[in-house]
Amino acid sequence: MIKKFLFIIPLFFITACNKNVSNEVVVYHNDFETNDLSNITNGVISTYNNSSVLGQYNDGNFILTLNNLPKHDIITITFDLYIHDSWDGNKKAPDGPDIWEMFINGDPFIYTTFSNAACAPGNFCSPQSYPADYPSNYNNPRTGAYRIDLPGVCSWKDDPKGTTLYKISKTFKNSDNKLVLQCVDKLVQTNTDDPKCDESWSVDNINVKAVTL
Ligand SMILES: [Ca+2]
Ligand SMILES: [Ca+2]
Repeated sequence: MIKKFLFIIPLFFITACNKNVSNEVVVYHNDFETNDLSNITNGVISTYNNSSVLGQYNDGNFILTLNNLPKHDIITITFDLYIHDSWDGNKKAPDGPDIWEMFINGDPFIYTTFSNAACAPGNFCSPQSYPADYPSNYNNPRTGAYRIDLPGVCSWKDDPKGTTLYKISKTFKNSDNKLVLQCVDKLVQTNTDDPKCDESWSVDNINVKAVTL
């Protein structure tokens, strides 16, 4: 009985302290439904699956720049990443590698490949690097996905599993009053006249949270 009592008291104090010293502020949120592209360079909006999204991109990038952030110690960035149509993962030319990168304040946070290849039993299906970095990782297509039951956009428009959704989330120490998020692809598909129709990506629901400890 005494042991149990001692265990409960410290837990109570730890919880109470955390609540008193931390503060969270959402400094940016965009679901793109109002076509708001302020703070975004290379922004383009389209409709996908009845939602406005940032994209689609192929051999492209966007940059989100946030100035005058409130004082903070930690930043958390989250967003939805849609991988559309026939991405080939780690494959070599002419199909790949199909690389996607995320930089924060110029530093690489993600450098990976995605694959939407179909994996019939007994058949080779092109591996992807995600959730690890390219090149020395071989994971099954769609590893780490949040949803795999979304329609394609162009070359796989009629495929009910033509798009894969990943939930990207990064938390890191940061106290700068400026934040720059850049997402870039280096998609490769040299044997088609319309690479963007072959494979592309888009982003939705970008959320940036500043946390003070
Ligand atoms: Ca949206
Ligand atoms: Ca490709």
